[in-house]
Amino acid sequence: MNKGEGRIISRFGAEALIELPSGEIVRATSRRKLQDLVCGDYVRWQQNGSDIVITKMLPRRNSLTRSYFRGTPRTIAANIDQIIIASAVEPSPDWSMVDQLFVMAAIMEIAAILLHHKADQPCPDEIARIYQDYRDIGYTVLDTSTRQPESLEPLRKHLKKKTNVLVGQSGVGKSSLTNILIPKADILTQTLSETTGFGQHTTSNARLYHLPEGGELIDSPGIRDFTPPPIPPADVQKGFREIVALRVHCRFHNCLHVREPGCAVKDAVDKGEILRRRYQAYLNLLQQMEEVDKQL
Ligand SMILES: Nc1nc2c(ncn2[C@@H]2O[C@H](COP(=O)(O)OP(=O)(O)OP(=O)(O)O)[C@@H](O)[C@H]2O)c(=O)[nH]1
Ligand SMILES: [Mg+2]
Ligand SMILES: [Zn+2]
Repeated sequence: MNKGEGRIISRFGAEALIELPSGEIVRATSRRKLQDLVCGDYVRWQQNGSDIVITKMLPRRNSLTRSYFRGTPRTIAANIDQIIIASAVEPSPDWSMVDQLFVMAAIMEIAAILLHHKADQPCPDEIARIYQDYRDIGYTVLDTSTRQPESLEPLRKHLKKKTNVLVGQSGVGKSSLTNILIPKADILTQTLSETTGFGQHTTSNARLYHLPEGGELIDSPGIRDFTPPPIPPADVQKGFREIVALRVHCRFHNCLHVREPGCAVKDAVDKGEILRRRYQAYLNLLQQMEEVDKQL
């Protein structure tokens, strides 16, 4: 960062916390047209009397956006290297969200790992099976628990020297994890209410923290349903590793693995070498993106 620049640490309304090149964190206001500044953005600012005013957003390397079609698009964070998909036995995992976040990472050409968090809790066989399915496909899945400090060591290694964004359903333990990984974070975490699954300390704003090992961790508010931004239909398959591995064997180089003859992907589904659940997730997302494509 150069003098007069900064990075957004947190954003609330017209105000933001920015980190200056010196490491100092200051409050700043932003010009009205800079509505979509998010955690991780680099900005230029000016001193205006005693105020610091953000005047410009510097170009983004990438951004993670959700709820693109339902309502206004919401960007979660910008300029990130890795998506940490947090999930747990409780609240019950939303596998479709997991699949879509893996797709987003592939489209953004960044890494992603899946956390089976709260690993201290008993894991029903059908859930353990699905975590193993992701490992078998080639994804990194880490068992973590805030109650078992040694379980966090592999995660620390994966986070090191990268800008990581922690995303997932509300109540999976993102802020609890952040509290342990960032000794000074000291954030309130929610208490899972037994009846509703929602507590009062649910995170409402994303916030970027520096990891003691180097790199950053962005804790983000829980997401209920994730809908990715428009993706060219032919690119949807990039988000499914098991399809990427077989597509070269399809008869047609532009095969979308739906109804085409000589399709190696469909053959693999029939033989049980590709999971039907994942193939269906691919078809659903493909169909969604084809509809978007027609509207654009
Ligand atoms: N058993 C167990 N409980 C955990 C663990 N980590 C977090 N929890 C509990 O899970 C609940 C939710 O934790 P939070 O950290 O607030 O969850 P969050 O993902 O930040 O939730 P939002 O901010 O709403 O998105 C709290 O009651 C935590 O004590 C863990 O490793 N094991
Ligand atoms: Mg939280
Ligand atoms: Zn095919």
